[in-house]
Amino acid sequence: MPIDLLDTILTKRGITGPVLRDAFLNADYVTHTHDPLLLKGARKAAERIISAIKNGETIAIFSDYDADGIPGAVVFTDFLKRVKIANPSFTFETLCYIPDRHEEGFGLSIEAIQELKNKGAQVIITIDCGIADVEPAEHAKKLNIDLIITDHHIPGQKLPSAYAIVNPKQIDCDYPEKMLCGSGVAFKLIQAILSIDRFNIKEGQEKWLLDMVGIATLSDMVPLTGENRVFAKYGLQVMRKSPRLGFIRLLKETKVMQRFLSEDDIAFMVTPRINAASRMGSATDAFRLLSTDDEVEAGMLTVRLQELNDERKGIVASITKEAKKRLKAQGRRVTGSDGEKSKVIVMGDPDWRPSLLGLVANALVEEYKCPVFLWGREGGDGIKGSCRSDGSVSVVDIMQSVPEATFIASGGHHMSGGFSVNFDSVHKLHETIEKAFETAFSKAVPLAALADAELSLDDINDMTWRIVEQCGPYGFGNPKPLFLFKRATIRDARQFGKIKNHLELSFENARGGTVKAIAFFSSPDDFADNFKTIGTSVGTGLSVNLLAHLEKSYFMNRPELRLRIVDILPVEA
Ligand SMILES: [Mn+2]
Repeated sequence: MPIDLLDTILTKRGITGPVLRDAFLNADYVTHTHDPLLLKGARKAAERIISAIKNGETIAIFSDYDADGIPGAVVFTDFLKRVKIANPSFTFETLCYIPDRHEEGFGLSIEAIQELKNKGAQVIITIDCGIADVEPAEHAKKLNIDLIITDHHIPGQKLPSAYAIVNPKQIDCDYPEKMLCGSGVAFKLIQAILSIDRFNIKEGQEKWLLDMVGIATLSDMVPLTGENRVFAKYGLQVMRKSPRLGFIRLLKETKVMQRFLSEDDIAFMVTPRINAASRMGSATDAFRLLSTDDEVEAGMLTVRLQELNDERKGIVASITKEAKKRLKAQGRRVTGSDGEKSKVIVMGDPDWRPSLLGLVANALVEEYKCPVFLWGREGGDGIKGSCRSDGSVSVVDIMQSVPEATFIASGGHHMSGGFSVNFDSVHKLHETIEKAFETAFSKAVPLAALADAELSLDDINDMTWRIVEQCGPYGFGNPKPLFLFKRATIRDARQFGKIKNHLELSFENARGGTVKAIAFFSSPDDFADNFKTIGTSVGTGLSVNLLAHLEKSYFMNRPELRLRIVDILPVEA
């Protein structure tokens, strides 16, 4: 092991010097979160909400329908519920409104404001949306509703004339953390309220809301650095103990062990099901699942979200099938069948839902072993797309190698990203990205060079795991450490899973122990050429260079350290 593995990982991430190191390693709720009143508009918004609470007004929460907005709505309605429990004489009412993704689209609308007015709303608080809604804000004003916008999207030229706007991305907002997600901003407003009036709520009680802020932070692709790191870390801690009936039920149903819950469980099990609600059915189902106090409702909604998620999987499968059909018609061959490396896949259809394309791209990358760019369109939104890399080139590098003004917006990291384009430039997109791919490919750094450290198989132990754990949670802005194991000798290889579509390799370390390495949806064919040949004659003692992440599996309640294969490379002569 490198003399100081922790130091190596931190340095690789640019975390140097005692202050940065301390903030990263000991990310702490008290020390490493900022004063909420530094957020522009927070004091004004907090004071208005406090008076609404005390005067018995009707407060409406209007949130976005995704896995940032929904937990944010839960955070705020939960908070108001707690205020009421702690102050039984208070008479304020709470409403919650989450628009329909397909019927109403993103953000506030005049109709929604009208409906909330009809139900008696005097204050509307938006979560994860609203910063672009100039006209609806005008309408709220006309109706004498005090609109408080909390958002994290980049403000446009013209701001809505709301009662208050809380958004760290406002140019004249001095708040130090600009990259909060929508739920994060909503939580900061709650902190602001509590810093002025605690409403008999015990010091620190609000930390119980961080399970929802954590889900949103992990789901919304915000960098897990700075204050977001605190929210993700504490969020996971609260999630592991969360008493929410629906959340507990959902975890049970998806076979995730709550007390060992990881950021991967959120990414693969929780976020897709929350998002399935608005994509395939109603966002309110997810909101109710996360906020219900009723055991029966928790059970019913879990089943509902499972069904919607299955439906979503069905649509992903049919788009994948359609894409493969088109690729076949273009004469594109699956890599591995002839050893020929494909270049880049660019494809789209106005009928494809952008929100599902990341999953389709994943499936295509698996099969074609090349970067994949897919676009689609949804509702009134423009053209949006997702991209995934096979690891050969960073999709961010590809997107940065296109002529300026190709994308309206683009972002992501090495392996995955997203973009939006004008309808006019979508026709040339294929050609443009192909050229960009050539440029990026010629400059691409081999994956092995990106490894955080070189380890030996003897280093797979609890000490190394503790270091890896210490640097988590991982995600956007803080990728999992990638380790290179040189000249690792394969003792055994097998396919596992119901339809034997996963690969498990066993390696032997110097002490005669076994180290397992797995890759889901893979076979020996998927990796470098010389490895492919062992496909049938496994256990031949082939020596390879292995690139992998270290992870802890709790399968069957047995904690086990194992490697997650990223790539298998030939040993250089
Ligand atoms: Mn958001």
